[in-house]
Amino acid sequence: MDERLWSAAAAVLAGNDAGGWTRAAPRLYPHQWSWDSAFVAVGWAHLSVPRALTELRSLFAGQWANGMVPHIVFDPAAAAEAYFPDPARWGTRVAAAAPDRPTSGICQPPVHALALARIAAVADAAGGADVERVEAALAELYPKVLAWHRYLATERDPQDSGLVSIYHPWESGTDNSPRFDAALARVAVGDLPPYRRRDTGHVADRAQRPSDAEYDRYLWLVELLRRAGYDDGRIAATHPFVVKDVLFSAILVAANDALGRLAARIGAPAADRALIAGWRDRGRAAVDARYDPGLRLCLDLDVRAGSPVAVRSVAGFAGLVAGGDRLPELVAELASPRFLGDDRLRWPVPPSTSPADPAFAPRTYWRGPSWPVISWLLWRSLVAAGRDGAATALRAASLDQVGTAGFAEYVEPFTGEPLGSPNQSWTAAVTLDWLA
Ligand code: 2M8
Repeated sequence: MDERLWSAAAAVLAGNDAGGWTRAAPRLYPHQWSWDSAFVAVGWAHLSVPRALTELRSLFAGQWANGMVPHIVFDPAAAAEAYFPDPARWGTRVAAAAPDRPTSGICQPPVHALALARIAAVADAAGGADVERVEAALAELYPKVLAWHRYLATERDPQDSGLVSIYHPWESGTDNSPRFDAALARVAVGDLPPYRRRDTGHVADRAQRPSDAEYDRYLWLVELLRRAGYDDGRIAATHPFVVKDVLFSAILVAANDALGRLAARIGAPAADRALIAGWRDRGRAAVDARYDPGLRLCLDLDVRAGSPVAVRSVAGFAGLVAGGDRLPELVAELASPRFLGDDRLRWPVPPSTSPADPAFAPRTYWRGPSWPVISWLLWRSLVAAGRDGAATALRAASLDQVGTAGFAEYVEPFTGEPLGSPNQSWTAAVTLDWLA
């Protein structure tokens, strides 16, 4: 165990702890982000199981009446200019289902059940009072997570396809990935109220962040969602950006698998368990069906264009995350020169976009840099698939990376230069889990 790295990672979480919830990053992201907080809870579990459970409780306090867990639960005490778009710009008070607290009006991948299962495993291994705390938290959180998954399986999949529709690149969590270039290019920006970006002031070079043209479209999509009253029926019918996101859908499969085990643990009704298993199996088959034998990756579906999105990105490993039948092909592709086998890589960890993709940009956010949190997701999927050799190698390379680059938001894949925000909470959190 690397004690120095452990203490440094713990110090990052402590530094970003806002008291019951954790800032995603000290300055760039001063609020609670949905999928960040799930990863962060996994990290907290190794320091304090009660604190890990509090993280998830805080997030779910922002859950909407329709089950949606918003992608940001805002700190009401933060200055309005701390982050943009702010609560006023989201205007979620127009939505019937919005809670009585400031949140955004979109969601992010549902890592939460995975986090709960991991926290429960950590508590079980330690024994004692933490096990009772987990039982109490499960009684409270299980119905909320079930409502969240139900929202995704119904409102976000009116076609009953097993795949989740996203209405904004921010919902994918991989914002400016080239996966969204074509769908975003078709979005015609209308009478967009003026705005000022706050993100670019927090990075060394604004080229590490999405472009202004992308931001205009991001804000225009927010405007359209707000004008639609955040009503899923209206949005599904009229919104110009609708993508069946394979990685989001695959995370939901893994999360349903975890939720099914938690349901069994607490003795949830058989009907719940059958429902969850049904969502899992339908989602797994749907993700497998997105496998493209030419690219050897799973591809998103651009619903408005009616076509697959032929981009080589980490999202293509959705079938590995979902644990489906394409595992052998995807594990081989992950090791190929298009991903981990590219000998220019400083560490064999997955770049967000393959260097073999024409859109690859090694310093620009989700267009090339490697993200430790994504390495963790693939590592966990390899472990779940029984691919111990590949999992061990990915963990070792990832620990080398964070040991050298620190807890950066993302990393230049060839040089190892830390990019984006320093002291990013989820990077520290996954480091704790790797070390534990
Ligand atoms: C990034 O996204 C936010 C918008 O949600 C931003 O760029 O301002 C993404 O990396 C996202 O996946 C992450 O949850 C968020 C906070 O770390 O930052």
